[in-house]
Amino acid sequence: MKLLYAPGACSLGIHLLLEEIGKPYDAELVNLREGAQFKPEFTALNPKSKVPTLVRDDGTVLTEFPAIAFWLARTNPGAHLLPDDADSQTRALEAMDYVVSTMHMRGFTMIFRPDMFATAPAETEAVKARGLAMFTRGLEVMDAMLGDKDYLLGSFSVADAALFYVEFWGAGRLQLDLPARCKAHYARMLARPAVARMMAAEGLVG
Ligand SMILES: N[C@@H](CCC(=O)N[C@@H](CS)C(=O)NCC(=O)O)C(=O)O
Repeated sequence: MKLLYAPGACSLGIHLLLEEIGKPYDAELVNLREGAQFKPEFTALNPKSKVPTLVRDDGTVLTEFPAIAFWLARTNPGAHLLPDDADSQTRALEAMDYVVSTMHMRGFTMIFRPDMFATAPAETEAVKARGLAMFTRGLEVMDAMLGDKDYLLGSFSVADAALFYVEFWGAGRLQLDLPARCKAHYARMLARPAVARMMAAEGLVG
């Protein structure tokens, strides 16, 4: 199995899940800044030009964070990355979809790629402000979902890997003061040995 990732990108959530699983895997750095995701070698694997991209042992490829996380959890039951009951599994998918499609693809992207949304340069600052509002609102929503629990579903699951990457962006790139329960969750995640291994491998500081 091989993970195609970029340091500090959303793929870090999948990277930490592979560390949690603890089986051997390869990790290949994709230099997004240099446009490696648009090169034929990459698009032959993933025509969407995105990380995370997971190449499985049979050569087939999985894309999209929630799908990769769900497959890793289902095929590695011993790692306990997803509770067994349908309700909890649905809640995990619900949380991952919100993190990826709203907080990341909408909020965060509007902040860092306003050109993808603004139709004129004069709109740029308004797009960034709207993105920041969406991202911070997302943190509040996740803070409420955490409630008094240590992890989103009670015990650690794939949903926490998704929340972790937006907490990492919020605390790091955006220099936000995370809401209290997210802040505690972020610290709890950083203390997990698998997360520490992923951070070291990607050269990141929490
Ligand atoms: N919906 C995708 C989003 C993946 C995504 O946007 N990845 C970013 C890095 S965080 C990327 O590869 N960007 C490269 C580009 O857009 O050129 C998922 O869930 O995996």
